[in-house]
Amino acid sequence: MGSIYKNICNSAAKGEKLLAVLIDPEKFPLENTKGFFEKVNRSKANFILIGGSTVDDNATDALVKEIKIHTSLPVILFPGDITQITDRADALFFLSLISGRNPEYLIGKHVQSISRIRATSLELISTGYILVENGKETAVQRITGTTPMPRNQVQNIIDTAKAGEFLGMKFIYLEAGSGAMHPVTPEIIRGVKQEIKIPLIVGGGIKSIKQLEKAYNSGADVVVIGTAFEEDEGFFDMLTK
Ligand code: 1GP
Repeated sequence: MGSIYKNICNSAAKGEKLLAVLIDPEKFPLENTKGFFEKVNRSKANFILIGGSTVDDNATDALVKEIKIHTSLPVILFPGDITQITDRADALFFLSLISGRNPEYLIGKHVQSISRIRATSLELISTGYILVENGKETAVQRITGTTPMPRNQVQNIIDTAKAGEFLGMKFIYLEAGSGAMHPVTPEIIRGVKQEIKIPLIVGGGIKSIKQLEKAYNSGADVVVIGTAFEEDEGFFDMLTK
């Protein structure tokens, strides 16, 4: 069992809430890394996620290399594509888009990625990725050609998460999509959390302390925030240790 997976499970078992900062290599200027990470390192952030839907080849590798100079926090790949796999990171969320019915994102890309993954020592963490409708179209929806699950179909979302757990996935990630209009609702988070025994990650559209607390109080073990930090690094000051 890998150490990042174990640490997240241990925190979740103790009810300790974790915060992940998501950085999209496409939107993040490399020269900002030092200043950005001075704030990250002072904040409650527990780990860094790196990923995006449309990232150029090698941009992820260059960014992780730079990030590793400025922080000791674990770096986990959250790849939108195979080209975003780099051995410089510590772990990789091996995502299967279980809310969708596009075989490429359920298993196809995974098969294609193996020769690349084999050449790394990344810790792989199998993650059931569930896209929930948020009020507007998101990049994940566009690129994967899948339909997000309607917010009012709570039982269907819960059943999807449970199916992911039964398939042996280590985490469930409830995703509203980057820059979502509405984050995943407390009702959905609560319902999924009550049903599964594995850690629950929630992200998409969380931009305030109130929304963050709401996600934690509803049962999220890990909350992922990207856009709010991208738009205003001052948000880190409200999240100091
Ligand atoms: C997207 O869940 C993440 O994959 C984070 O979303 O950018 O809206 O914080 P935001």
